[in-house]
Parts: sequence; structure tokens; C-alpha cells
Amino acid sequence: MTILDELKWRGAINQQTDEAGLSDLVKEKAVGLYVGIDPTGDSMHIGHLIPFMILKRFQLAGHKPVIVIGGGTGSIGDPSGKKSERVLQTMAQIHHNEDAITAQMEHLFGQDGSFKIVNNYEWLSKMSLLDFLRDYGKLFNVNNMLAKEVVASRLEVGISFTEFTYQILQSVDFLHLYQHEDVQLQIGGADQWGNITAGIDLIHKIEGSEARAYGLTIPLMLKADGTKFGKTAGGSVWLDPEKTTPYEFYQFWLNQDDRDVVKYLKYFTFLNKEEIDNLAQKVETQPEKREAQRRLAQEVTSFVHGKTAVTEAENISKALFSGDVSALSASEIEQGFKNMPSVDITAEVRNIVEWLVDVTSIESSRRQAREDITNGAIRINGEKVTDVNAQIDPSAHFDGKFVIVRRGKKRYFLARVK
Ligand code: 545
Repeated sequence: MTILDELKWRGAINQQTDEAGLSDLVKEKAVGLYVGIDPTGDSMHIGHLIPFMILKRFQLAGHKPVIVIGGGTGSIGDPSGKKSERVLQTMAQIHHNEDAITAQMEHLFGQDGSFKIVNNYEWLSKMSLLDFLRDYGKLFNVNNMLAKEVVASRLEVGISFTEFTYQILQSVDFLHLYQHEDVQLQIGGADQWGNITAGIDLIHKIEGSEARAYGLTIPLMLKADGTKFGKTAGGSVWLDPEKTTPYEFYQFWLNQDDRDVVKYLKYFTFLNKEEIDNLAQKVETQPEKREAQRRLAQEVTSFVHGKTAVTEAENISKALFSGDVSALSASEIEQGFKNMPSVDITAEVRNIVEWLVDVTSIESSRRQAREDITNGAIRINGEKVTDVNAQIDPSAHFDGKFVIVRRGKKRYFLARVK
């Protein structure tokens, strides 16, 4: 299987500018290729990850990936996929985001030089307006620019000259990388088709029509139930562990529908065809075991957050399910209880009934508290407490930082000692 056959099998090819040409090229040599990302935010979410994982697949197949951080283009704003004009970000914001995205890329793809990371601010910020108009503007036909889907779809609502120019900047990047970094292929999501083909046209005009430059886009990710991929009730699934904890991240993948899980295994993991075919079989024969989902959650979480994050996520899931939370670490508690009700308490030792009612308001009345305790419905730090005269000592467990309460089968509360 060539890398392109593999991408086809993974369902990761939407459009290609010259399928036969690119297929010859990847068989001939180690090809330089790139994906760009504009620092419009300080973290990627899982939707942004897809083209970069494809770069990684090319790297594993012996090719030479380049990541472009769009410090220059990000200061202009890509109109692709946007229904209205963007608000310009301040340069300070852009530089802040650049650093955050660069760090995320280095964390994912290493700093060993096998992945080159460049910032287009380097060359775009040095170009003068007159150079821009004379060297590049002259080669772009306004009629062709207007005909691109991105611009055409915005003509009614309006598009500024600034955003209209964006496709030229991305084209200059491709030319720059073609000339200086031996890059011959640009990859992006389906929304990037217009920008990518504009770049290839520019390369052909400057380097001659025989110049070998290619483009490939990846289909938009769709879910079987028609809702948007990568969103949860809480919003996007971020790669930044401060925005989406590794446990939430793991849970997101674990909860995927049987109808989607195989597609995601192909897109988001480096498991091979045999392994994925095997898991697909399991989805058919033993869907209740959710083996494919578990493997998906393990693989993606481990790629993004490391192996320890997987162990922690699995510890948290097991503990919350069984009720035996006593062995959880502080980091596991922070993650596992992020979205559960919590209260701040002092370390004062109190009678359990008073503590549940007066200190934490977990119970609404003393009568109810006593009833729940005697019925065995209350667990403190994983242990059932049936004695209404018991004392709660917040410093007794978890380094004196937390008290975990479970009421009934599923309702958890976290008390944080302040
Ligand atoms: C800039 C200069 C280049 C080549 C490409 C670019 C960026 C490109 C673009 N891409 C998108 C993007 O999103 C913001 C991320 C915030 C952290 O706008 N013009 O930067 C997305 N891209 C990944 C995929 C995409 C695309 O980073 O291509 O399709 C999303 O899946 O929307 O020389």
C-alpha cells in the first residue's frame, strides 16, 4: 500500500489536483509537504488535528512534513468557511496564540527536527506592498479570485479587500516553501481547496507549467446522527488539558456511536488495517463490549496526552462506576469531579448529619440525611457510613484536600478543603 492508498482506505481523501502526478511523485522520492494553521486561538481542537495526523502518516512513510504557523496570514484572516467578516486580532494576541500553537505542535510531533515548524510571519512581514503588487498581484486575475467558492459565497454579505487578498498570501507561502523547503504538496481540510489551488496556479506561473506541485484535501468529518463532529454539551473538544481534561477527552472517544467508531479509528489512530478490521468485526458481533470505542479512547488520548493520562482516565472511570474512589490521586479527583457538584469546606470535624446539611447542603434536611444514612445510601470517600453519630474528618483522606460523597448509586459530590 502506498501512502495514498492508505489515505484512500482511511477515507481521508476529498479532492486531489492531479491524482496520477502525485501518485508518481510519492513513489519516486521523499516528498516535502505541508499543512498551515492560523493562530486564531490558543489551542487546537480535535477537528484541527486531522490534517496534522495525515502529515504524521506521510512522515511514517518516509516523507518530509512541514507545519506552517500562520503568524502572517493569521493577522489577515482566512474567509474560508466564514459567513461574515472576521474581527482583526491584535498582534499581541496573535503572537500569544502562535506560541501556544507552536508548543502544542512540538508536544504532538516532537522537536527532533523530523517535523519542521516554520512561521509565515518570517517572509510575509518582510514583503513590501510594492513587491506584493508587482511580483504576485499581477499574476492573480480578479475574475478567477471572485469565482472561488470562498469569495463568491461572500459577495452578497460583503468581503473586505483584506480578506479578499488572503488567497494570495497562502499562495505566496506555497511558492516560498516550494522554492526554499522543497515542498511539493499542500494538504488541508475541504475548506482549503480554493487557497491550495490558487497556490498551485501561482507556482505554475512562476516556475513553469511543468512544475510539480500538488494539492490534496480531506473530507469534512460528518457524524452518523447528523450533529456536528467534535462537539459535546460543553463545547469543543480541545487538545489543551486546561480546557478539556484528559479524562473528558478519553470519555469523549469512549462515548462514540457504533456507526462512527470505525471511521474514527481510521482517522485518529495509527492502528493498521488488520487491527482496525478486527475491531470493526467486534462492533458487529459484540457491540455491548465497546472494545472499539475503548481502543479508540486509549489510542487518541495516549497520542495527545500520553500513556499516564490513559491510566488516570481508566482509574477514574472504574472508581466512579464501582464507587470505590478511595485510591484516586488528587489529579484524578480534580479531573473526574470537574463537572460534578462541589462545595468548599473547612477542615473542621463535624457530625455527619450536620456536615451533610449545614456544611455542604448535600442533604436538604436532617430527617432526610438520617434516613439516607441508615438506609446505606451515603458513602464517604468510598466507604458506606450507616451510623448517624459518625464524625466527618476532612483531613482524614486524600492528603486532607477532599471529601468525596456519594448519595445513592450515582450522585457524587466533591467537598474541597480550603
Ligand atoms: C495558512 C497559511 C498557509 C496554509 C494554510 C494556512 C491556514 C489556513 C486555515 N486553516 C484552518 C485554521 O484554523 C484555525 C485553527 C485555530 C487554532 O485557515 N488558511 O488555521 C484549518 N486548518 C486545518 C484544516 C482545516 C482548516 O488549520 O486545514 O480545514 C480544519 O480542519 O480550517 O500557507
